[in-house]
Amino acid sequence: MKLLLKAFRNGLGALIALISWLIPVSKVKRDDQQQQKVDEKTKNIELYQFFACPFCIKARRTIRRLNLKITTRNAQPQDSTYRAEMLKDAGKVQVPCLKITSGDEVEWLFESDDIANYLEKNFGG
Ligand SMILES: N[C@@H](CCC(=O)N[C@@H](CS)C(=O)NCC(=O)O)C(=O)O
Repeated sequence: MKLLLKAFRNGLGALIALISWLIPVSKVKRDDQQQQKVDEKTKNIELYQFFACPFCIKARRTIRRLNLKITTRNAQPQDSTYRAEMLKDAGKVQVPCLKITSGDEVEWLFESDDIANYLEKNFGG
C-alpha cells in the first residue's frame, strides 16, 4: 500500500513536471554583458531537488523564468551523495534547497517561497 502511494505520488509529480515544462514562461531578458555577470554569480549556486516534487518544480520554474544557469543536484536516491551531503552539512534532507557558496562559506536555503524570494531579489528584473 505504501509503495503504491509512493508510485502514485511520483507519477503525479512527473506529470506535473511535464506539464510545467510544456507551459512556456516569459523569460527575463538581459543583454550579453548582464547575462554574463548573472551567470558568473550563479556558478556558486546549486539546487538540491527531486525531479517530481511539486515544490522543486516551482523552484525550477522560477529559475527558468529568471533565465538562470543553476545546476540541479538529484538528492532523491537513498544512496545519492547529494542527499548524504545535505544531511551531514545542512542537518536535514528537505528539497528544494539552494546551496549558496561564497568562498569558504556555505549557506543552505530551504523553503520554496524563500528560494523564490532570494532568486527574485538577487536576479529579478
Ligand atoms: N514547505 C516546503 C516543503 C518541501 C517538501 O515537503 N519537500 C519534500 C519533497 S516534496 C521533502 O523534502 N521530503 C523529504 C524526503 O522525502 O526525504 C517548501 O515549500 O519547500
